Parts: sequence; C-alpha cells; structure tokens
Amino acid sequence: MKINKIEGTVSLRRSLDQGTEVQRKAVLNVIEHVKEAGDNALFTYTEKWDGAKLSTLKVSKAEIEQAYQDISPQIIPIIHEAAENIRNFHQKQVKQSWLSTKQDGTILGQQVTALDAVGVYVPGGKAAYPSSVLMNVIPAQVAGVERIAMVSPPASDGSLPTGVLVAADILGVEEIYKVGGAQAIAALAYGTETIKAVDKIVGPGNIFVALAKKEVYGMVDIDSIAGPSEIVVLADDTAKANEIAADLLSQAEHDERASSVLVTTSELLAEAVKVEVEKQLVDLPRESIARAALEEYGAIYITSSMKEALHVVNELAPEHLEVMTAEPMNLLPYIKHAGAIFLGRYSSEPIGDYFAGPNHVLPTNGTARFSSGLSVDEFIKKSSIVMYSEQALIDSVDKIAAFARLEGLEAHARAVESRFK
Ligand code: HSO
Ligand code: ZN
Repeated sequence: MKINKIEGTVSLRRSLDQGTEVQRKAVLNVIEHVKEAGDNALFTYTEKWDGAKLSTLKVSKAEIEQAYQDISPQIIPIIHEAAENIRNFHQKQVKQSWLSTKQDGTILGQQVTALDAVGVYVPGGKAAYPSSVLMNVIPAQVAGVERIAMVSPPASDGSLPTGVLVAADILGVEEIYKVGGAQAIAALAYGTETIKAVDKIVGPGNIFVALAKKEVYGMVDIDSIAGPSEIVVLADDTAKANEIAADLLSQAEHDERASSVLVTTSELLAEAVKVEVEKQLVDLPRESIARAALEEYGAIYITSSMKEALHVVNELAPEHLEVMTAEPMNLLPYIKHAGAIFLGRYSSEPIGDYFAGPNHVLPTNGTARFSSGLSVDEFIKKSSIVMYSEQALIDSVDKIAAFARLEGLEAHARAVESRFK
C-alpha cells in the first residue's frame, strides 16, 4: 500500500460503470422480449446465459429440503441468531402513523403503509451472499411487506446456492425464482405467467442488472445502485497494526475495485500497517483480488492532527468507517459522512456484515454525503391525511380561493366555496 502525507483533497470516488451503448441496447431488447413472451423469454435467456435448461422457474420444496441436507448443520442456528439481531435493529426503525388535532378541530396526519410486493435480486457466483438475503429481506418484512419475490441466476445444473436457499427459507420467503440478469428485473417489473409484478426491486447485481433496474425505474421503485465495498480506518498510535491490516483486507477481498484506506496521525503505525498487510496477504485465499484492490484503490494517509484526519474521513464519506483511537466515542460528533461507523477495536467491520444488526447495504462511492443504508424506510410510504372542520374551512376558504385565482384555477376556488353556497 502506498503511504501518503495528506496534501490537498482526497476522494474515494471511482468512476461508476454506466455500461456501454451496446449493453444498454441489449438490456432494452431483453426487457421488451420479456414483456412480450413472459416465461418463455425467461427460459430462453436462462438457457442462453446461465446454461441452464429449466422446465420451472420456481424453487420447489424438495430443492429447499435438499439445501438443508447439503448445508453444514452448525451454520443454521447462527443464521437464525443473525436474523434475529438484524430484525431487532430494524424494528427500531419502524415509523408510526400520526394524527394531530388542531384547536379548530382539524385533524392532520400521516398514515404509514408498507409496499405490497418487493423483489429481491440475489447475484450469482461468488457474490451470492446469504447475509445479503437477510439484509434485503428483513427490513421489508419488518416494514410489513406482504409479498417478497426473490430471483437469482441458477448455475448450469439449474441449482441455486445452498446458503442462499437456506437463508431465504429461514426468513420464510416463499417465492424464489431461478432467473437472473436483466430478464429477472424485467419479470419483476412487468410480470410474467409465473412471476407476478412487484412494486420495488432491491439488491445488487452486475452491469446488466443495474442497467435494467435503471430502465424499469418509474414503473417500479429501485434501491440505489451499489458500488464496490469500502473501508476507512481512522487510527491513532494506540491502535494495533495487525488488527487494522486484517480489517482493511476484509473489504479488499470482496472485489478488485474495493477500496481500503487507513487515515492515521501516526507515522509509525502507517509503516507497521503497510508491513502487516503484506504479511497477511500471503496466505489469503482471495489474495489476488485483495492485492489488486489494494494496489489500485488502497491508501494510507498520514495527517498532522486528528482534526485533519477527521476532515479527510468526512471528505471520503466511506461506506464503512472504523474508529480505532484512544477514545473513539469522543470523535463521533465530528463524523459527518459515513454509511456505518464502527467504534473501538472490538468493532471489526465484518461484525456489521453479518451479525450486529445494522444493514450491510450501505452508500458507496462518497454517496454517504447524502444517503443512508438500506432500512425499513425504503419499504414504506406515507399518505398524508386531512380532515378539516367546518370552522377551519370558514376561516380559510377566502384565502384558498384567492390562491386558486392567483393561479387562474377558478374551479379550485369554486370547489372550496361550494360548501357555503
Ligand atoms: N461488506 C459488504 C457486505 C458483505 N460482506 C456481505 C460479506 N458479505 C458490503 O459492503
Ligand atoms: Zn464485507
């Protein structure tokens, strides 16, 4: 990793993959085809791109049972416990409806309702994380979403990853479909014979999935488009180099484009972390991914004061921030931009990926400046409520009518006046 003394500004922003014109056209074609041909189009694309010749899309009870046979039994209570922690955390995010009565008898308020149906995309291959099944499904369930449809591209033998199936079943997800890519997004947005349309699609995916989500946005809602993982560690000379290195590597192993950064006031620590990272890389199963990420997007920044270090952190606005300083809690008020904040040496980032309870779907690429991680909020909407009293309308009818006439909308004015004619 390169060690830099801070000069000027720093940024985590990597160019977002916007896809090529060819990819966008391909995605548009797929969407059109799915709209026209429904399930048949899904079967065709699944055979073409996933190499799986399927006769049904929906995962069967037998397949779920088989997944339980194949998974190591020790992991099942762990998934249950993680799910419970995640559920408890998200329960605290639930917003209540409210009604407020004014002196004149008018009632105003907001009624909170859940979306009816949500689609969860689970990527295939190496990024098919059972933990992400928990993180996407649980907030929707806590919000009160009644129907959750999960989609994921099958392997060429037509199977879905064991861990994904078990995690989904533990949560009680009843609809799991073996379809991925843009065709899965199109199916969720427009519906087919087998997959009924949903109202919102969440979950990460490859460029085709991202482009398809952008394309169907408006028909349905979508979550934000997730970028590669990021971690920034803020440390002073009380922190341990081996622990920092381990945490930096934890996110570097996700993706060649992941970003792991140390910001520290200690030159000695900077040197020690650099050495430790090399040492720990050597026997990492995903060494080549982590190494590539660190080379391109890893950095160690040395600042002359903690104040300056905090400034750098806020400028980076990382997805994950670890604070490994003598008194981490004291720094919390100075941290403005970070998707998730982990305080102290016992709060290693993977705790948040799997177990503590907060969501691991978090803003990347500096978007923590203006956005938050996935939460119950993403699965609800609020209807405003108005119940005017007679007295309230008597008091305001002329003002409302005047406002309507300012806009040249006579029928609006007459509507409110009609009550007193
Ligand atoms: N750190 C990832 C989430 C994840 N980690 C899933 C392990 N599994 C999100 O940035
Ligand atoms: Zn992770």
